Amino acid sequence: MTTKRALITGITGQDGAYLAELLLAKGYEVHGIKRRASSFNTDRIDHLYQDPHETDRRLFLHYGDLTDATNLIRILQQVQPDEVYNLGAQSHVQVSFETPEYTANSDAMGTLRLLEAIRILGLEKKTRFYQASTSELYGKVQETPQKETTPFYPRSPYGVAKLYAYWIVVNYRESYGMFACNGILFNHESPIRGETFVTRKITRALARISLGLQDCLYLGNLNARRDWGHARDYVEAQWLMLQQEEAEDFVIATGEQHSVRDFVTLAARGLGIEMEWRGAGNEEEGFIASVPEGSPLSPGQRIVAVDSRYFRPAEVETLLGDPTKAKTRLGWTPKTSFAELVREMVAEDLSLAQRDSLVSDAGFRTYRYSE
Ligand code: NDP
Ligand code: GDR
Repeated sequence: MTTKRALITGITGQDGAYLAELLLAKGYEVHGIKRRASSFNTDRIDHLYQDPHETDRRLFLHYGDLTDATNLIRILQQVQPDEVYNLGAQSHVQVSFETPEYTANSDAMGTLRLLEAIRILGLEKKTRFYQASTSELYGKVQETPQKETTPFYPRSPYGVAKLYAYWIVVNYRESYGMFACNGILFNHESPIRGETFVTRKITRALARISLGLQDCLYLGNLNARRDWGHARDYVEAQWLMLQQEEAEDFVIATGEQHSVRDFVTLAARGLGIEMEWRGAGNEEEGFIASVPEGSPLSPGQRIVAVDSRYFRPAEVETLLGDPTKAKTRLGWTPKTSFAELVREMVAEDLSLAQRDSLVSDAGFRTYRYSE
């Protein structure tokens, strides 16, 4: 059997790293597009890196950007991939309100550029295409739980850009017979989640607070509810979608929902901290009800506060997915429970905080900007 070749945009991101690992384990030759940055941005895939001089090399990185059409054409021409996974995006919803045009350029137009590159090179019958669509398409929800047929109502420049990407994928499938799928993925997290998404922000901050490295965690809307799964499980679904007889769109979710406040309470409990919540709205604060013996913290201490700077101009209050189609057609089910996800993230961030604590005790500065 010949080795399958995959091209991943966004390989340096959370999903890109898990997907690259999965495809390499399945014997694929994996090509990834990384952006040129002034500092190293390959932390998440460093463990997969192979020296260019190694013989049996199966991971290749190419400099590129979704905003650069000629570069995408050249990479696709060179790689001639069997599968393209378009995971690259400006993926932060709040940041998209500050950079709406760039978000549209990379997330909407970037998807079009890739599809056009496939067509220009005559690869539309060879190359299968996966698009990282999102539950943010549902935004102001029109039906609960959300499934493949639920109407969209995006609430951010990010959601609107992803709406264009969703429909251009459907259009190229219908117009040119391309094998192109949308995975409508609900929030998925992991220990390598970007530090400014709410789950990672929480586990990272609470771990640091538990060791006395930080005083308080400032959050926005504590009442937001999300259907949170584990990224490792979700990249499996991305791969499965491209192995089917026919290209179709699928919702990938757990079918379970929790609030941001619930996430904080559970993560704190994982560190032995029991929380007590007081107040409402911008005044809401989280205090310590109890802590384990020997902790540098004490009951009554405030460790969580609301800061309105994290409120969004338009908020997505609640999302809950119905993954029935993925279960029946792909045979996919999430393997990691919400409690396991939180536990894994807390454990990893605690060990990073312990390392920072040692470095700080040795007199070195450890603080890293995180909003
Ligand atoms: P990340 O933010 O962790 O990763 C995004 C990746 O895209 C990074 O590799 C980033 O590169 C790259 N990227 C950003 N802009 C460009 C650009 N202009 N050209 C090329 N590459 C670019 O996101 P996730 O891994 O969490 O998500 C993967 C995809 O899935 C995204 O498209 C996201 O919108 C979507 N999605 C994510 C969900 C989630 O809960 N995680 C849910 C539903 C959809 P760099 O490392 O240099 O910044
Ligand atoms: P989301 O994820 O917007 O759902 O997009 P995020 O973790 O940023 O926010 C989830 C919810 O938490 C609320 N929130 C905060 N969010 C952040 N980032 N920081 C805070 O301090 C904070 N306080 C409360 C938010 O208002 C929101 O309601 C993610 C991204 O991965 C997208 O790329 C992806 O498409 C969707 O998930 C599905």
